[in-house]
Amino acid sequence: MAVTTPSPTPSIPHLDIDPFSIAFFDDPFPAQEALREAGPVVFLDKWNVHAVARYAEVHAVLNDPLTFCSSRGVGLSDFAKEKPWRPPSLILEADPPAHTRTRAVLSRVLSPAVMKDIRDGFAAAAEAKADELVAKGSFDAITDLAEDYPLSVFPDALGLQQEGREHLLPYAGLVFNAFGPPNELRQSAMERSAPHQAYVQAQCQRENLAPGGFGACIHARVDTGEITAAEAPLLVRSLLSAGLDTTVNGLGAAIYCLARFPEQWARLRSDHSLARNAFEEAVRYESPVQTFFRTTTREVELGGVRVGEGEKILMFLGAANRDPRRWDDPDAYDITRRTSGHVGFGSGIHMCVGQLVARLEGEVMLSALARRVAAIEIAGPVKRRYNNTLRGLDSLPVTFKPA
Ligand code: OVV
Repeated sequence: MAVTTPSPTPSIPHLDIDPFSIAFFDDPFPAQEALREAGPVVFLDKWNVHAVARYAEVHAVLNDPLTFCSSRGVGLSDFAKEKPWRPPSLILEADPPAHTRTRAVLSRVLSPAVMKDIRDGFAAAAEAKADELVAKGSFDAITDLAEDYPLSVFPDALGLQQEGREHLLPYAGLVFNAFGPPNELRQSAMERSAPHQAYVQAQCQRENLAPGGFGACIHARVDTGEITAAEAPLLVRSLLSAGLDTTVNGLGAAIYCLARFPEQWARLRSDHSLARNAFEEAVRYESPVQTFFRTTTREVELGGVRVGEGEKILMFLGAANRDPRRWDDPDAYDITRRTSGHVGFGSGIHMCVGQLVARLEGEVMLSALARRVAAIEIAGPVKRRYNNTLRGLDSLPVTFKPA
């Protein structure tokens, strides 16, 4: 008697949701729920990709980097089929064993010991920014706070020259749009990209990076033989790509949450030690980095369904961070929540190498505000900023009531 019982492969639901459309960006939550509820793996006909939106499958994909690789790109474009728009990142778009060495270098450049050295300077800049904004009273929390604070500390910590810093946010916007499909957002960013790319290329060179900064520290690893002279500028490029716009949108998310949920602001006011978790919860709640892709290196079973080799898988980090299978009351912003396990910084070997810098900026800025501001009121129309990967606002008019 035959005993082979091939398990029936449930068919994969096809959805016609476009997660890179303006309608989706304006209100992603109903569509993210539909993506989660349709099944553990879905297929998006608009872009011909598999997708996962439940926490379990997003976490599983992130934690099997040899099956779900990054070296074919972590955007829609498959580097095995299409030429990348820029030389691939040596850390983001790499797999072990190549990834292991470059990751170790950036991990040490952004280590807990380095955070100890920069903390006082980052905190002092946050205090100065908070004083300035309380004096102003009413201002735009995106430009005047979420952008200006990171711009006042991160480029200096990197060791960048003063000149040309206006290219940094446009370059990052381009990088994060480029992970998406060839839609209007990606195409128009590419058309305007040449001056931003030229700026970044030049600032990555050793002679343009001030001694003692993150950039010089990366180049110093050439002298120890850990990386080559050709690799160092590309690793600096990773910090220029991923180190600024992410924290801008993280801080913007935190202020937007604390402005909308005044009872959470009151809790932070009564216990300033909650500042770090208030920032972390904002990263979970808004998920400034919404999506990344992987590519399958073999046929694999995922969530009980078979996915072939060479398939792009879209991971919905923001949907996973609000999956009711994983989180109690996922749509509540709760600064005392146990946030650990959220995938806003990713998970596994590629988990954000700059997370300590992000948390430092978030903690010291929210703590400085908690000590000075009694209430945050939204004082005008909230405008969304559209990007294929980053979720955040273009404008958030607020009034700070002084304590
Ligand atoms: C996480 C991230 C985003 C964008 C760019 C890079 C990394 C990079 O390594 O260039």
